[in-house]
Amino acid sequence: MAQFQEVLKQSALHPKPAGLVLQYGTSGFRTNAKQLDHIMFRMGLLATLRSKKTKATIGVMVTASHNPEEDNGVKLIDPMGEMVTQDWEEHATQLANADQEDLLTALKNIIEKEAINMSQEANVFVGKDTRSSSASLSQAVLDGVSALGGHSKGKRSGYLKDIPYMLCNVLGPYYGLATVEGYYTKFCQAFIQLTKNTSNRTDDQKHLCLDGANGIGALKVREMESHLKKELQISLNNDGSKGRLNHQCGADYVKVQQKPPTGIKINPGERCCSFDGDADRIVYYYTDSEGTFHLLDGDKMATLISTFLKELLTQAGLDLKIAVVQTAYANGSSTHYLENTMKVLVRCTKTGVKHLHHVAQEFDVGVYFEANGHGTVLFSKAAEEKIQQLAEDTNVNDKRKKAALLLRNTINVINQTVGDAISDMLLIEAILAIKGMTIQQWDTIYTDLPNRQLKVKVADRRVIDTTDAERRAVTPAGLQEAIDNLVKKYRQARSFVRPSGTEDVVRVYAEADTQESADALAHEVSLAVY
Ligand code: 16G
Ligand code: ZN
Repeated sequence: MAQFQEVLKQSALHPKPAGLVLQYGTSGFRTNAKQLDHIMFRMGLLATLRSKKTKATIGVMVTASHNPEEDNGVKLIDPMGEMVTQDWEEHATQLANADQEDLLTALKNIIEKEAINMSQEANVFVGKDTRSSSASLSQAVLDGVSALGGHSKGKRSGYLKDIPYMLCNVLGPYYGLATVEGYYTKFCQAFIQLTKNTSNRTDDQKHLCLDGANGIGALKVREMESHLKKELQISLNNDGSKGRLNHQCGADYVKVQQKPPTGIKINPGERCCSFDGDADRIVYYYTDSEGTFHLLDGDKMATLISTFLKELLTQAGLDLKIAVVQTAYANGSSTHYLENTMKVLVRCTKTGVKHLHHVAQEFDVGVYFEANGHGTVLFSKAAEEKIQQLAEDTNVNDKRKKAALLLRNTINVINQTVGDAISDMLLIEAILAIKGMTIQQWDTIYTDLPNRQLKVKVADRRVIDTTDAERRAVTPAGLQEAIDNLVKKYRQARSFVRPSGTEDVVRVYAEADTQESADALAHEVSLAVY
């Protein structure tokens, strides 16, 4: 077929380096940008097939999130903004690793296995972050799409040149608003509605210091600012005009280093937050009058948000089931507070947004956050309908009505398709405004247990297999027993190990009653991993 001839011809321009093997992991393909050209072309092919199969638009994001500037990556996004299924992750790996001369065979295998009708039209939506390699790599994706006769959506001959991948997040439920303008209008209007009668809010609280990690989120916040009508005044640092992406800044740096981004002057008590490079993670922080740094991570956000929602549901008299979904990395204090003080159901699942998203879908209201700041809130259709009905009901008392209206606007400020730092920021800012709460007051809701994360390089990280949402190691034999014995030596201690899904390392996590104990435990457990 002529189509396949074109694939052959084009693929010669995007050759695969001999011997290179890459795996489609938690975050798609991610490695040094120099190794990714053929991968991008092939993901353009695969996205076209996926679009033919689903008869819907598929998103391709060219980004390596919080990784350094020299890396890049790619992941496919299904029509409702979700990650592609396990089967298609396997197709991606096979297609990526096929030798140049076997590419057509690998492609035809997928077509056959998935029974794809090749005459079906295909649409692919390509987005990219601000890395210097992203322009040519996203062009390689587009070459793949056009080689199989797919259409790529966007401007300038179908190329979304300066619209971030973030927009793929609004491909699904907000399809009608899938323009940057639509995105700003929707979220900012909801924010303004939420904060409009907040008598407790001081002018000070309208000010936020933001570290944009020199990434795409910074550019978008600049564009969005006017829509906020001064209801939120953002002083934007690391806006991409000078510094390097994620370099000594960004959510990952702040979380892992437990310190503010380099070069930003923070006044004591000032509320600050950092995005990561592709703006799907956010963490908050401040320094106190003694100069001590305080981090408010994904767990603190999940706690604030779920508490706020639970209170509103109670006030509205709505019997909806709310749960918080966490991973093994969630600080023990957060889980304890949620279960015992807030009496909220908590579920633990494997690392990776798709796992959390999946569990959150089981509830009327599912709040999910990874400790690293990646998360959002999901509302079931039934829950949204009940809230909507109550908000429109003219026969309910003022208190219930007010709560229902707040809930409705809260839904509108949330990007339910996937964690989105901008939407999460607006949600947190709105809650703090409504509650008249300072960042220090939010921080004292519970006190984090001291913790330490380490990474260990081993010959083959796959020898470690885990169970119980990664909290226990099943293999190699004896490892879990060794960890259990070490944990027993410390108070309020917990530790686990798991192979990373994005780097060739084993990750070690430990927490205990003091920082010294957490450090010592993490160190001892990492020795047991060797
Ligand atoms: C990816 C995941 C993130 C997870 C991280 C864990 C998505 C979109 N991103 O960045 O959620 O926390 O991997 O990395 O799923 P690790 O396996 O190397 O610890
Ligand atoms: Zn990210």
